[in-house]
Amino acid sequence: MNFITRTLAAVLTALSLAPAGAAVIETHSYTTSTSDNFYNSYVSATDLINIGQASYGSVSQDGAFNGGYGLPGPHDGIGQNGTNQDHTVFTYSNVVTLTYTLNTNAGTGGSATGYTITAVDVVAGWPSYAPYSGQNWSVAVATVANPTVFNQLAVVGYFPCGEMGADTYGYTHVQLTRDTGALATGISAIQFSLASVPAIISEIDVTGFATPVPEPAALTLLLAGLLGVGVRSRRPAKR
Ligand SMILES: [Ca+2]
Ligand SMILES: [Ca+2]
Repeated sequence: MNFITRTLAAVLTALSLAPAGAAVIETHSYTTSTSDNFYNSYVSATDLINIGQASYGSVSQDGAFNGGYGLPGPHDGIGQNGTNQDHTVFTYSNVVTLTYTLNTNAGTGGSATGYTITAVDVVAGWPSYAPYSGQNWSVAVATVANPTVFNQLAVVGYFPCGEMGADTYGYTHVQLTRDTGALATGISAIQFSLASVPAIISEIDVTGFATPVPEPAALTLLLAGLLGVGVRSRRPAKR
């Protein structure tokens, strides 16, 4: 990323980052169905952090999932399928933090201006044990301008199927959106802290798009002016 690109990205991020504390709408749904794939139709394989997408850069993990579960389960684009653990993670006794770094390298198909995030979706549950459908997590984002500083977007606590010992099996789907506009923009990384409530998470989807490079009138005029200077400066040499 050259100097102009970096500077432009920083300016755009500063201009467009949503103000801290603005309302985030949480919409929830759940089912008492014991069908292990009830919410699989909600799982996306083309969201920003999904494996194989040009927008996805890398993921780092702090903390351990319960045995037998792990990456890439939460971002492999595949929902739960029976008791197959491969496509899920199991938060049981530790807080696990997952940090997804988005690809901001335009040379490899990334977006140098970062990404505009419009929604975050999480699907959780297990066909035979109610508490595993609970969702207890927070999400934070960092920008291209400040890639190591994470600002919290939302905290989710959703336990419709009851606590340990409950017998109402079910699945949950939590979606975060903002009532007006995107959740965040100019984003270079998104971080999920999954609390130690027992939960089996099928997928974490982050929906959005490359933050567009706007065409501010001032920039257009500046570029036109520079081109004009270049043209004029060459003309005398041709005579
Ligand atoms: Ca996905
Ligand atoms: Ca999955």
